Amino acid sequence: MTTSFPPTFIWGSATAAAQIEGAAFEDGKEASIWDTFARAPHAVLNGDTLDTAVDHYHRMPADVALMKELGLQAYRFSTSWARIRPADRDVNPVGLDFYSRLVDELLGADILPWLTLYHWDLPQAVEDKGGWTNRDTAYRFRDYAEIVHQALGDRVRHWTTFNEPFCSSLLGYAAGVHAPGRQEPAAAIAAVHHQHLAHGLAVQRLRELGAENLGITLNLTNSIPLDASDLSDREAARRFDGLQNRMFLDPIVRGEYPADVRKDLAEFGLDEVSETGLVRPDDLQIISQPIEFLGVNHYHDDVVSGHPLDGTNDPLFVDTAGQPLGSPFVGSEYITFPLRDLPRTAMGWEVNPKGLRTLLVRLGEEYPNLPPLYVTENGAAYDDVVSLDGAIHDEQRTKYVLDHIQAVSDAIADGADVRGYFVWSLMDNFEWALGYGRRFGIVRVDYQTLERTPKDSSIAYRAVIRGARPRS
Ligand code: IFM
Repeated sequence: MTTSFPPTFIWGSATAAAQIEGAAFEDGKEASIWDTFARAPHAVLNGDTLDTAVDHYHRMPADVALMKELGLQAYRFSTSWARIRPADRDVNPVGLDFYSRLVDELLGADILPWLTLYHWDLPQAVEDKGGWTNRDTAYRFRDYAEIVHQALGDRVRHWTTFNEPFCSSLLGYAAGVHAPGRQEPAAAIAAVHHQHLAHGLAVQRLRELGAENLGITLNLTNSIPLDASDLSDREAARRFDGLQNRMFLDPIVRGEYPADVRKDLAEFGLDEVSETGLVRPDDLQIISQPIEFLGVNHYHDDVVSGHPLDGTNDPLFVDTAGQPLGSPFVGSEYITFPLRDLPRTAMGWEVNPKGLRTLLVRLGEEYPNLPPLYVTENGAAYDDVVSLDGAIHDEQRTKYVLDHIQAVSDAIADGADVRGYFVWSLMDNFEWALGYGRRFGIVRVDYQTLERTPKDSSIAYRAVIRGARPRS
């Protein structure tokens, strides 16, 4: 590799509370929407639940020791709203204490805590009051952000409001493939707007409380028309780009919803600003509060077509019994994703590191007011094999990670302001609707014994971190 990174570049790894903690009903924690969803028939592969996950809640000090061994400079984790304020009532001091101990353990290991407030696990009690379709949830989120800051703000410097709001709105409320499993397009658009509002309200409040490094993480992609000379492929790519990228970027960075998306979604009220409608007069100003960084999660590009694949128009998502689910692409059901002739991961996602370089450079060009970027997730699922010597020689994942790090370096050389990279994920974990059926970790977890074994990719990643100049 011929990479070059600024001296302050941050190297880390990421996880999320629901995917690793377990202890789903312990020490005062109550159900999140994912605890409920995992119990719904055919929602999650093999009926897997988050009850134990990889037991990080009980193994946290050893997991932090492992991070230190791997040379991580930063650890991106999320706090669980349902652990901190179960049922949206009183604060649960035991839940808060877990994160306080985690932060202390990280700082003791010289690892920067990067905290995300929302990685999809809404308290079920809040969903029961309408969840993200209810405007009030944005204000409840602001209160929760304040509670977390009061407990950890003396030690945590990097605060991310949301992780991939695309997923927690459109996948959860329109496709129904994620919790809360609703298939209601209007609810999904309301969820988009209310999550944006929650982001803005939390940024305002955290700033008042003294937080200085605030951001949000979006899952962004390059939307490439299959045939650029074909009108329906171009139109499908425009709509997909609008719904996946611009509907999230533009309100936050530019303070407006994109005109074409507003037009496409006019029936859901995104085009009107009124005292009683979805978008209220001050909302966009609140949503576009200045932030210090934008987290970019990127795994693959998307080639998009407006034509059915092979003469069929199969649903994008089915449940584990094969029954069709809704489409996340509200008002755009005809979008399809043809396959290019590229290698694929166990998720079926194409491997094309150049896409990451293109995306990072393009973002800076298309959004002149963009804050500095951090790649807050990038990584790959493969079907790992444990060798006779007990090691996991995960060559494909190693190559994926190294090639994408090269792409980040190339993007920086092209002018992109990228300040850090977090591999997804520290260890194998609960991959949402796919349960424990996909492994993204650079550390293997044996789901019988819960034993952790660093894979070859983690050793290669440690070498990259050591080879880069130490942060100042
Ligand atoms: O596991 C997820 C993570 O929670 C959010 N970003 C994508 C990852 C892989 O699917």
